Amino acid sequence: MAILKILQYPDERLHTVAAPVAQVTDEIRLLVKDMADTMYAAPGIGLAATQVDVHKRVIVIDVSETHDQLLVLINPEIIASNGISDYEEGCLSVPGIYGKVQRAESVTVRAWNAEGESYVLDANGLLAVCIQHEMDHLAGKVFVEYWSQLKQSRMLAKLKKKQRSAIHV
Ligand code: QAP
Ligand code: CO
Repeated sequence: MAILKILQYPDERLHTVAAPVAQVTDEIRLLVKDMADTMYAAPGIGLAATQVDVHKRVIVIDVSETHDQLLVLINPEIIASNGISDYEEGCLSVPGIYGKVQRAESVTVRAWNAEGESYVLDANGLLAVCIQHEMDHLAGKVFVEYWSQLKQSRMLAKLKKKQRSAIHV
């Protein structure tokens, strides 16, 4: 079991665009396992490889209450989306900061699983929001970057204050 270090906003590396995975190798399977361990330990409901400074199109998600429904999305693509939702989101790279983002209410996504097999998933509610949030990470975008400049500068001040006080514990 390996817990990976999660990049903390505003780390510039969170703006890196991830590259497609050519083939699911042992290295990718180990990355998926370490990302799942890291997400469950946090605990969180979703983690993109970008957040652990690996710039490949790999996502792990588990929105179940029992934490036993791991979803692996390699090379995800949204092939359909419908409706509008504005869920309150959070992010392991922006701890303690929560806020709404407007996204599609439901999405159909095509991806590969950890065996490299292609599958199609229809998602709505929290799962649909989480897929869109994690796919944004792969494109180098963090949820707070949808907010107004004013809201972002207040959020940054709060984060800086938190990071300063964390040094003195
Ligand atoms: C993304 O986020 C997400 O601030 C996954 O102190 C979240 O797992 C998509 C977390 C909500 C849609 C809705 C955040 C843990 C976990 C924190 C997470 C914190 C500790 C966030
Ligand atoms: Co996030």
